[in-house]
Amino acid sequence: MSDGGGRKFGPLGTALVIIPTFNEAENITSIVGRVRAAVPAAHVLVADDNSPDGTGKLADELAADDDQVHVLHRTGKEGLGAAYLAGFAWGIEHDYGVLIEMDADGSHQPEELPRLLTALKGADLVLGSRWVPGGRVVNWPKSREFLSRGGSTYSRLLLDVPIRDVTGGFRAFRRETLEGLGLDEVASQGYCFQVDLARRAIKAGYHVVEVPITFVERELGDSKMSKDIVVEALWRVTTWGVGERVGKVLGRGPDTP
Ligand SMILES: Nc1nc2c(ncn2[C@@H]2O[C@H](COP(=O)(O)OP(=O)(O)OP(=O)(O)O)[C@@H](O)[C@H]2O)c(=O)[nH]1
Ligand SMILES: [Mg+2]
Repeated sequence: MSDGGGRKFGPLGTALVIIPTFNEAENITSIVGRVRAAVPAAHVLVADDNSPDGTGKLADELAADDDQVHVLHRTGKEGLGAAYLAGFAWGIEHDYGVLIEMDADGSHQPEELPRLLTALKGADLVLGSRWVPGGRVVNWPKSREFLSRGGSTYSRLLLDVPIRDVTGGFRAFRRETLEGLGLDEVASQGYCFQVDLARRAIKAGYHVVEVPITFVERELGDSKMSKDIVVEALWRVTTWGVGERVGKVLGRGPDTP
């Protein structure tokens, strides 16, 4: 990871807050309203996977009343990672300078967006972090905290990335950073998608900064967290970590130039 020392960072362009949704009808109106109030200059893109509960239709109504709100309708549930990749592509195509990831369920508080954006003035990527001093979680069962902290620690050690909250999904990217991550090759989903992007940013030498956030457990709607998501993350992170170690050992072999 670069320390950013001495580097000059360009001005931030207009921000696009990308909110992936699957069955978030109870949350979408309030979360979009909170984003618009917290960062009035930013635009919002709801990336909905044809939610059966009508989230996409509610988002269309919000967009009809507000030309800073946009909706990307996708054909069916393809996972968080695919929704973000489509949202990033849409944002880059429409010339936004900053692309932000945020959940719809209120776990990520829009009121903290200005702090993320301030930090991005001196960074390539800002991660909202539960596990740095000042960061915290509210109303989370101990089992979820254990899983999240454990997942971050495992990823940090195995992948050698100096990040405390590597699975978090409240992030602000400069557009140029996203363009440098090789998104075409990203196949991971769920928590693993977040680990993958963070790992790519560190390996590419970008200046990545963690900003403490208060993460609030969802109050309304159902979780899309599943055992499959955890198993995928464990499997991929282990494969990446072992692959890198084997590569390093082979790279240092006597016959290799
Ligand atoms: N477009 C799209 N959005 C999704 C999909 N899966 C989850 N999401 C959204 O991604 C965000 C995070 O999902 P959550 O269900 O909150 O996952 P979580 O935060 O790990 O779990 P809980 O907060 O405990 O429910 C929410 O805004 C979801 O609606 C998906 O397949 N497609
Ligand atoms: Mg959530």
